[in-house]
Order: sequence, then structure tokens, then C-alpha cells
Amino acid sequence: MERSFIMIKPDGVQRGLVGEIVKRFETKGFTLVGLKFMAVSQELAEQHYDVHRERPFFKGLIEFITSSPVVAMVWEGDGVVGASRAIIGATNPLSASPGTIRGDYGVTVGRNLIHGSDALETAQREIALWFKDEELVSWQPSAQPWLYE
Ligand code: ABT
Ligand code: MG
Repeated sequence: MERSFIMIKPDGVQRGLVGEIVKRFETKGFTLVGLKFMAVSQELAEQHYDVHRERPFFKGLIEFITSSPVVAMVWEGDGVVGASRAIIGATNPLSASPGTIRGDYGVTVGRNLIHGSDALETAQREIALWFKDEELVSWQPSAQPWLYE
């Protein structure tokens, strides 16, 4: 089944939105298969945002992500990569629709609360970067037959 890497950024943690954010993925019907509360090293942050290395906002982005703990998660389900991006909302919270996480709780691009993998291949790369195999748990929620026909 499809998996996505989702991270509650330092601002989401500091603002007490962990429960609210986790709840949105849970109630949607996705399955949590990995979760850890952690400080992010400089090295991990730079690897995660490697595609943005040459961008002017890179330095500030790395400083932000390493400034305070994050919640790293892997969620599983049919279409979870695309659906997570929809649940999260547009990169700029001011353009994000109400009802999305960024639309409901954010005001600026540099403090947009949460990360979600933007494609299947990105998800695979990010999950391997953030989690060891043994930190991920494959399991079948008992509600599965009530979510999938
Ligand atoms: P992420 O889920 O964090 O990757 O955000 P998203 O995929 O929606 O947007 P991208 B383009 O990947 O942004 C990565 C982080 O860089 C920040 N950013 C981006 C800026 O600060 N200024 C910019 O002009 C752009 C394009 C926003 C994202 N994270 N934070 N925090
Ligand atoms: Mg991105």
C-alpha cells in the first residue's frame, strides 16, 4: 500500500497543533505506520531539503527546521501521497483553502506547519531518509473493512 512521509514542523509543535494535525490524518482513514518526536540535525535537514539547496531561502529553511523539535510520521493508505497534499493545502498558507491545515492555521510560507511528500518517488526517498525499516510497523487496523470495499 502507498505510504507518505509527513512531518509536523517546529511551528506546528510549538503552537500545540500536534493532536489536531494527527487527528486529521486518522479520521480521514489513513493508517499510522511510523511516528517519532525528534530534534533534526543539520545534516538531515540539508538532505531532506536538498532540492532547495541553491534557493535563496535555503539557509533560513534549515535554521527553522533545526530550531525546535518536529514530529516525523509515515502514513499509509490508498492515494495517501496526493490526499495528504490536499489535506495540508497550498505551500503559502494565505493561498491555502480553508479546511486545509495550512489554510486553517498558517499565515506565512516560512512557517507553514507541516510537510508532506509531493510524489510517490519523493515519499520513498524521504521515508528511507527519516526512518529505519524497524521503526515502521505494518499492521491491519480493524476498521479496514469499513474503509475499503
Ligand atoms: P514542504 O512540504 O515543506 O516541502 O513544502 P511544499 O512542498 O508545500 O513547498 P516547497 B516549495 O517544497 O517548499 C519547501 C519549504 O521552503 C519554504 N519556502 C518555499 C520558502 O520559505 N520560500 C519560498 O519561496 C518557497 C518556494 C516553504 C517550505 N517549508 N517551510 N517551512
Ligand atoms: Mg516540498
